[in-house]
Amino acid sequence: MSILTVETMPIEGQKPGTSGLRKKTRVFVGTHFVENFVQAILDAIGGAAGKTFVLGGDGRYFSPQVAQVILRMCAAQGAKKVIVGQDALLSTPAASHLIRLNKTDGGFIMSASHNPGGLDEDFGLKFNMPNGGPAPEGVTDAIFAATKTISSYRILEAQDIDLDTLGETRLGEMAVQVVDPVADYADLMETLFDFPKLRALFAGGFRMRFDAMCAITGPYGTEILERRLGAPEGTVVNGTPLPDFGGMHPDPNPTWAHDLMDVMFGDDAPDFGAASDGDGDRNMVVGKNTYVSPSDSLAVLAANAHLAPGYRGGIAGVARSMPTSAAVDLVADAMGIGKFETPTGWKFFGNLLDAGKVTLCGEESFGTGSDHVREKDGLWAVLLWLNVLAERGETVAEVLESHWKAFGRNYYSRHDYEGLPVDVADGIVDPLRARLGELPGTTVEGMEIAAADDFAYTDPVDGSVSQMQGLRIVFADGSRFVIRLSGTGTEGATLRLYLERYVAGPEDLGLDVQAALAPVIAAAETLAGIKAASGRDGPNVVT
Ligand code: G16
Repeated sequence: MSILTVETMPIEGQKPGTSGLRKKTRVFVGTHFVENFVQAILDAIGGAAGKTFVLGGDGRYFSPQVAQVILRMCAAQGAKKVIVGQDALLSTPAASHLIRLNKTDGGFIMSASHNPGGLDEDFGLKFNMPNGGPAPEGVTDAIFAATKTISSYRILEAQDIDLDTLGETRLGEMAVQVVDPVADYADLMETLFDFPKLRALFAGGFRMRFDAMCAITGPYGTEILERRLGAPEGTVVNGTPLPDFGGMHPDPNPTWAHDLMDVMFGDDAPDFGAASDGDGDRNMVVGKNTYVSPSDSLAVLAANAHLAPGYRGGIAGVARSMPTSAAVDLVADAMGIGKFETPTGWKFFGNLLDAGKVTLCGEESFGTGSDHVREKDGLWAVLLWLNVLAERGETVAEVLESHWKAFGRNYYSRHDYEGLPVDVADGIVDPLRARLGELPGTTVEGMEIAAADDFAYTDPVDGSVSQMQGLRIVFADGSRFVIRLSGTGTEGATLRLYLERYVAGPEDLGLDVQAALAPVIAAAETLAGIKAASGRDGPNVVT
């Protein structure tokens, strides 16, 4: 087998976004596109020589081919070993766990997360660091810089290697170890949660529906919920990962997981419902006739984590992304633990977790996780909810109600305007940004503006600064809205409007969410003019 040095040229548009490089699959299949980006990663991390990596992904269309390219390039550049999930499958949290468990030098994750898969849909690739977490901005900037100067890449001339069979094989000088994608992750979950208690819960007739949306968590859900916890067969639906996710949009929110919502709000609904996304790091949890907003879910889990064995000693602190509601802050204040507000993107939690400043973190975008890995973790959140329900002996609705009674309720919603022309989206955000300085003290729709800024973050661990992370307008009564552009889309621009209003209670804890937020929605429209500028009647996704 010989090592080829292939001449290439920089390819436009290889700047990693909120979570790695995500593009239309047809862009990824272009000549040298994958190879250039992989070479840029290897260059940015100081080469592959002598290193061990993890490799896997959510199984979407084009993953098998990309896995072989990554293996050949790692082999050509002196890597010692790559640990690959069987059939190149690994959920994102499982990949994070394997990176940490095996003390590797990082890993490649092939996924565009919740975006649909297929030749005409989306593909993605990201690199995670030796701590198991997404590469921080310093590294993604270095990767992007390398994509702009690349002139060649090195790759082994070899046939595809078998990734179906468990065990160790060789590619040139490099070892390739094909592992069960589920086993180590499932073992980790057993150390965190009270599996005997959960087995007893299911044995007692507790009914659950877990919608894997034809994506990666199917095998994980089946192994953990049905095999290890004894939930009846059929608890996991859409449990076989498919390259195009069966045509589904594997994004666990009320819009895209509408089948689950219909069941949970229908007659004879199960006690608990949950869905996960393409790569298994997001989660949505639903009770009988009860939707749990991700921000509330984070707050409830922070307040109750001590009920699960893995967190019995308490939690050190919590972190949330800035657009996430402040519900978890109220829990942190009551518990006397640290709280942190970061920009959107799981990579910003890594330093806080590594430094032991926080144990739990989460985001409004259906992500929750803890220091057990360095990614958000969909099934972990589902299992923690199950553990809380089992310990408290309450329904999801009862848990939420008592939480709001104790802490008050942060009414919260996100309105997404997807697929806007980039100039239209900029035409909404830029003028508002320019006016931020003059807004405090003025009144809009009868509400006085107390503060307005473009969120900037200084990492408390390494001092790195991230600017322009979202426009936030805070009103005198504590309500607020935030506007930012998504960093994960692959077509046009997605504008996200985040809305929040706090009600201390005991009255008005059971309002309709959109009605409760109506004054904030009106103020946002008056200030930002989204409908007028976009020509849309309203958002196309509401969570
Ligand atoms: C990624 C990031 C999350 C972020 C989400 C949405 O999640 O890891 O931290 O909240 O995107 O980001 P944006 O608002 O920029 O689209 P995932 O599940 O897509 O990897």
